[in-house]
Amino acid sequence: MKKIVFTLVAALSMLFGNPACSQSPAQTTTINGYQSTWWKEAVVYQIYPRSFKDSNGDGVGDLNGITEKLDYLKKLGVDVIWISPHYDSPNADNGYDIRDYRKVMSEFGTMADFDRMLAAIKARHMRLIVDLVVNHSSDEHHWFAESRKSRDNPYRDYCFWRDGRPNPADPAHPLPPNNYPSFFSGSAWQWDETTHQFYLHLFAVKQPDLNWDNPKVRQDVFALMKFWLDKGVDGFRMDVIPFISKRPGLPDIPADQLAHPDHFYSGGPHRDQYLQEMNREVLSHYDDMTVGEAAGISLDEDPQLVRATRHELNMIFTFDAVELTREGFYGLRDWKLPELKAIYDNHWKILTKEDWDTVFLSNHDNPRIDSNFGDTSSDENRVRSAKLIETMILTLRGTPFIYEGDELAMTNYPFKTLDDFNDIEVKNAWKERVVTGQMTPEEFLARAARFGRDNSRTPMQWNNSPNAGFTTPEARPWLAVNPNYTTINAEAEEQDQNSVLQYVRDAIALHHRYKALTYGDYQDLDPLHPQVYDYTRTLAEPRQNPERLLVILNWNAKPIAYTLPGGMKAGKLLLANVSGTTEADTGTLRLGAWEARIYSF
Ligand code: ISL
Ligand code: CA
Repeated sequence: MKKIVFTLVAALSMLFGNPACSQSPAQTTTINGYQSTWWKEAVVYQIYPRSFKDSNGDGVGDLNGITEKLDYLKKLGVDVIWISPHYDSPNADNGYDIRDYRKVMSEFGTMADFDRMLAAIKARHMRLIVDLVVNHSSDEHHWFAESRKSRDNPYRDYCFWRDGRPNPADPAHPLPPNNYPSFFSGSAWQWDETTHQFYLHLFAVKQPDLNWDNPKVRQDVFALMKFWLDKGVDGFRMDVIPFISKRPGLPDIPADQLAHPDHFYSGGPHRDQYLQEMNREVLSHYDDMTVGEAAGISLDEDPQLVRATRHELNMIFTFDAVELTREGFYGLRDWKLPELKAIYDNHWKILTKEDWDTVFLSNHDNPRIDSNFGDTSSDENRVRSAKLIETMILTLRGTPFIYEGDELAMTNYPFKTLDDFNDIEVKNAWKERVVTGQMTPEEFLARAARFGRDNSRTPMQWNNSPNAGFTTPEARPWLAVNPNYTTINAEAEEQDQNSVLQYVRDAIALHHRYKALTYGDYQDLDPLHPQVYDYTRTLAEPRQNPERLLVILNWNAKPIAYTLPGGMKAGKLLLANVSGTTEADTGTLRLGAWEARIYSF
């Protein structure tokens, strides 16, 4: 019976030219030279659980809150949900410091709540990936607690312990073993009185790095991965995964690389070997997806991380695009549109049919997408530019990632004082820069308000009731709600036919309707044009019904009459972010402020 059904499906798919008839790996087909898989076709939505929805009025988002909102996500059209860490944690870095990898953070609920959430996600035919944070743990994890006890503790080698260097000026206080800086200010080494040695923490003092050169560490990590996969999660987003292999002997970082240590930290000699081992022992046994946060990695140098034949990761996040707007410490960079195009053109050039990419311009570590890349100078421009950016994210080659609130065009928070912030990155940087007199408080606050990570962590704006429907009106949210919730919120956008929310739904539906947006070829039509980004996504197969899509983005508030290169004509209009647009079948387009259109030609 099974065989007959399968043959029937195969025959039908030949007839109707839909080769992607199945999602399981055993029955994959090839489209335009790409092996088709569910995670290539998926739209991913990132949830920061602390800020998504509070179900019990304690001011902290939780798993039951996520479960309450699954119909909202289903209606949006997303396929995969990625949740930032949900594990037991003392929250020095909001869960990126894990105390127990097999326990749910008490503020977020219980394991029963997790199981209910996962079942509800699956019941809606969506999938869940969880955050795997295993470059480091919390200092309250029992591995580190043991490791710190004595130099001969069996867990000593789970972390990096080193003697200090002699300090002639103050012999009682040795200097750190090397010059590694921490991403959260100061040295990456912390002196520990118990055993009179330093331990390594590339992030906060409470985030000791795990020693992946110790096979026991790798086995323990693989076991906890299996624990979650066996529960039914569909894969992992892997936090700073290239940092797991350290340079032998932990040598100093060359002086000229100190300003960007991530590049140095990501280049350890065993990185690929450990990932391949992880793949062999764990990932290859499941139908899962993996996306590595590839801090310090550029595709030019390291395309092998995502090369299917190497069996490491499915996809990585590289930071070339999302960091285009900044330089130095939270500093604004005067970026130009051709630079952004060049990044995506370059990805297209480098990656082969064996590789896969991600497309994203936001997450929980970056400013709000529209405040960072769009135009929030007026409400009209905010709405248009947000729609334009989402159009781009959903039509470039790679799996698109949408961060919670992007679909509403939520914006940066009007931070005024240090007390408005919660993030350890900001708090530590203040000590390092302002307390020492390097930077004025005003300068610091202006920079942190523009780029601080808390911008994206303010609560989701569900409606216009006090606290935006994130929590009860009486509760005190863990981070203040953006005051613009009275107009920017999901309920209001649900009522408004021209809202960003409705548009993103349409754009996601279009992404699913046209396989060319997943597997099609990409061509940038006008790489050097300073204002318009236009490109095609084309799929020659199935031959009787080829898909040829044209995306045109006026990345500016200035209207423009734009003539398509090479005598090309825009064909049939499929989607436009300005209502009333009818222009079609023409070679010259009159594009309004931040206008985005998708044609089939
Ligand atoms: O190296 C960087 C950029 O190239 C850093 O921005 C780095 O990628 C980033 O700080 C790492 O972020 C991740 O790990 C941190 C955590 O605070 C972040 O929230 C997480 O996304 C430590 O776990
Ligand atoms: Ca709660």
